[in-house]
Amino acid sequence: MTKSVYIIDVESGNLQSLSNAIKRIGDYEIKFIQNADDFEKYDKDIEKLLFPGVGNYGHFVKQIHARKLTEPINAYIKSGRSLMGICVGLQAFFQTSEESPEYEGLGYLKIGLAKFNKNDPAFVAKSIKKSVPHIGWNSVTSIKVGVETLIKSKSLYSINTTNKYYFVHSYAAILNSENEKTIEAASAEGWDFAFSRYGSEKFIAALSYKNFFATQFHPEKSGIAGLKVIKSFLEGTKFADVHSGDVQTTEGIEETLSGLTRRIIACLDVRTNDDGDLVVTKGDQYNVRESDSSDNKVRNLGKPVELATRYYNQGADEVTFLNITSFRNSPLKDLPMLQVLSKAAETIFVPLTVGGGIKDLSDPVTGELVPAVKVADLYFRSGADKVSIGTDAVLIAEQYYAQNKQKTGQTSIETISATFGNQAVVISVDPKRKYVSSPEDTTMQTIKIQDPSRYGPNKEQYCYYQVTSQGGRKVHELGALELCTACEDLGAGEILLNSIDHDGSNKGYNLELLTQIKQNVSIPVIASSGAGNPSHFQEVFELECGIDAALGAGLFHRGEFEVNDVKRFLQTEAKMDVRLDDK
Ligand code: 1PR
Repeated sequence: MTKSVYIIDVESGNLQSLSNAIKRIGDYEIKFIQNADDFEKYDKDIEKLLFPGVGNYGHFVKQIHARKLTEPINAYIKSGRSLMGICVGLQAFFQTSEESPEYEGLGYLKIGLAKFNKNDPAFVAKSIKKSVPHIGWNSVTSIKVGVETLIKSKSLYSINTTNKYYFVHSYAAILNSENEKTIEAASAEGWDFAFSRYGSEKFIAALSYKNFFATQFHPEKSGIAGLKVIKSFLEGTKFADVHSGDVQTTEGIEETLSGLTRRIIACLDVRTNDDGDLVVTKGDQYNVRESDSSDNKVRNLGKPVELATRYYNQGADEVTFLNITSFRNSPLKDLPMLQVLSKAAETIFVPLTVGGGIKDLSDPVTGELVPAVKVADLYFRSGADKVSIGTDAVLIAEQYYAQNKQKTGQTSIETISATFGNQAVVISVDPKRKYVSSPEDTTMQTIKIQDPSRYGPNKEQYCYYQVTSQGGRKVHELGALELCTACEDLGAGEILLNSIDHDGSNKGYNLELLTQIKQNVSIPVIASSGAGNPSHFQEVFELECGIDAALGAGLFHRGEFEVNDVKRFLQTEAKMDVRLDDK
């Protein structure tokens, strides 16, 4: 018999994925609750209520109060029925957050949320920048009273110490002496806690008390291990025995400085081919046309949803779709791309990023201005977790420098991050090496080339990376470093760093470029372009600057390696920590 599951919808983030995850688990019908009236209408029928949220704490809490949901939620919990909070839906139950001190949470635990410390001593000691937000796959441990024995032998709603879960947040209930006292007192009253570590900071990853359960991570984005957590909640199995399928090798495996695993992303460049079909393609140095065919056709490597699902099943930690020609075709007209996304979100339970044409647009029918934040919203509603901005970021950064680094609050980067959180905004950078004889020849920060065999054609010993827009077609007088620092200042949450010189080359990542950028920003940097075999992933993760994630395209499309081949190589050969999903 179909059962109903209720989701509180305060228009915060990607609810589509949560609905899809629930439907994947069983025969459930989803009903959304947007305000007190909806709550009243459904109240007597609700037995399982989910409370998800991403983005800004203040925005979220304000919405709950404005929609008069506080009282019904409190009364619901008091009545003994089950509720599960996710991410900001966990945070809302604490007292306050540094993120928005003016807003009070629901105050179930007298804990204040704080921002992760970019200057974490563990990182400073190694001269590495700690990235904030905390994005990626982390373990859930049991470092505090009471929980240790519990979570080792039994799992809290299927959460256990051997699986990895997907986190994305900048603020957390970080343990300090005051919070620890609160946790100890709560434990004595019957609360259960699970914890994670980000660098040297430990924070609450999940908690439960009677019928109330919440996770800081996103179970709907945590692969099969995450679906099991939702299933346990829906079926009410609070303490299930840990089963052998959950156990993964940890012997001899590194403990990363951050606590996060080595994140592997599969990327699909998507465009309409000459026959008008949306296909996955892949270029060499951004040229996606077949050089060996007389008609010079766009290289067609397969169907986007099919390939993306394959990579998810192969163990990809994230999937990225880049609509590489949407600077030409408005994404508002590009309904197939939205369909690709919503189809992909039905079967893929790891984060999805979409890029291409995210900027202010005019409606193709009415001619009215559609702000970038609306365009992004369309993608989020179709199942995206992050949007990636390329061309518009370059124009924004140029304007930022022209106006002496003044922020307008109106750009796509600022408006999307203010509404959906900075973790939702990725900047895709398309740089190309430019040689110069001396650092004085440019206003951009240059790199001294170490290896003489890599000097420029006129023996230039310096270079910088000049950014391009429109998929490499237009070159700008702006360096990749200058672009990235401007975007970070404007509120971007992550950098996807391509390299036109290395794209499709299979010769490995552009280590010099990656090092320059990573050493100068405090948001996560994803290495992209050039991966040809698993050892290239090892090489990039071994960089001292601490690259956060590595992306591959061609090697997966050509079927030379599966995603899990890369992960198993990293695990067995390099003893690196990777996520291998549950069965
Ligand atoms: O500018 O905001 O409309 O976004 C367009 C997006 O499309 C940008 O993110 C831009 O990087 C991307 N793009 C545009 N043209 C191309 C092209 O290839 N002709 N693809 C393109 C960029 C680079 C990577 C690629 C890696 C790994 N693709 O995504 O997947 O280089 O490849 P490899 O592992 O095979 O070496 P906007």
